[in-house]
Amino acid sequence: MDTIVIGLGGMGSAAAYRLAQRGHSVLGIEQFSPVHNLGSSHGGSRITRQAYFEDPAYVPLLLHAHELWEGIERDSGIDVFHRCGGIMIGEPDSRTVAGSLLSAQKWDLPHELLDAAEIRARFPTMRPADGDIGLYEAGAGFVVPESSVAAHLKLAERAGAELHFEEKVLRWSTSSSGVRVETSHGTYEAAQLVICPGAWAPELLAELGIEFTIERQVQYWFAPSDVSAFQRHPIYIWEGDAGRQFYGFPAVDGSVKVAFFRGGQTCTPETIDRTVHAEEIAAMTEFVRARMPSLPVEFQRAATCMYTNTADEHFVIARHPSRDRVVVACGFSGHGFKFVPVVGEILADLVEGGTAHPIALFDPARLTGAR
Ligand code: PYC
Repeated sequence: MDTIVIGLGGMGSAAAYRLAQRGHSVLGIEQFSPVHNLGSSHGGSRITRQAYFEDPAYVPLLLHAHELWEGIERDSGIDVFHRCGGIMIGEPDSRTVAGSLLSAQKWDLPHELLDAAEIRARFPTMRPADGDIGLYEAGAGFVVPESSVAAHLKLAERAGAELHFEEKVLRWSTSSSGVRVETSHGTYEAAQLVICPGAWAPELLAELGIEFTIERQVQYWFAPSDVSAFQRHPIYIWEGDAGRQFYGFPAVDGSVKVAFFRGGQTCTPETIDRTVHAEEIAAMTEFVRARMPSLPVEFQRAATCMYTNTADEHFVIARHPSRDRVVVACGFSGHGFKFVPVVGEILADLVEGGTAHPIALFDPARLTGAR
């Protein structure tokens, strides 16, 4: 076997596909079923955007990811990317607006700036405060995480990857001649290992010495009073008091999803409370009603998922600093899914010796004091 990929969620499924497509023999190992809802790759929608407030260094990766989704959809026959436009709302000097504008200007990305009255006129569902502005990107939208995983798994298998599900990795090790992975079902050897552990990073990548914080997140779905107003609707991230960000999507099958970006309880995959409590639903209903009065008419459902946060909320994508047969991708900090196809490409590049993609920001040394 050339390469074992641990974890077949968003990132691992993409890595398994790219490696197999390039002719590597690949074994992918996933502890749960295909397209499960116990990690960070479910919930029906993930925002994608290019005027990236987190850092302009992400923009070239996003430009490429948007191109790659097209090929994934075409080759798998599965729709993943829905382009509906996107608006980043907040005060002009908020991180959400100022950071997005910085990226848009630096990379010359098409965008419009709207004041509060223009936002209300164009998107009557939203009631921004008078001092808020919005940066609108027509190319933004959302990807469906379950469809992305299904598409990449289908393509990986078609390209010859062997995929094992319901098989838990117990430990991995390296030697001068290769890697060994012990699972609940057996022991496997390969030349190289790619680890995409999601929220299991503290367990599988303790040796990195990075402090990951696993965060419980809740996603809520409401039926609006006028569903047609939410059918042609942009995705949005809306920054309010104390920098708190709230985000949402257009209606899908009559349901509108909203959530807070961060601020969840710290947990582990074992201790996460998967029940969404009545007081959480009441708090979100009240919060949304103040900003989008026609939305929280009927609560429909809620679901939990996990973020794996690094201290600076930037990703970790690199060859393992002390295990040169191992490549890691983790710490996506709640904003990674939109990068899935390009991360798959980067991981395949790293296995092959190096990548031309700009990934200096994701060097683990920044988090361990090794730099
Ligand atoms: O990845 O853009 C994102 C995002 C926004 C809120 C949660 N995730």
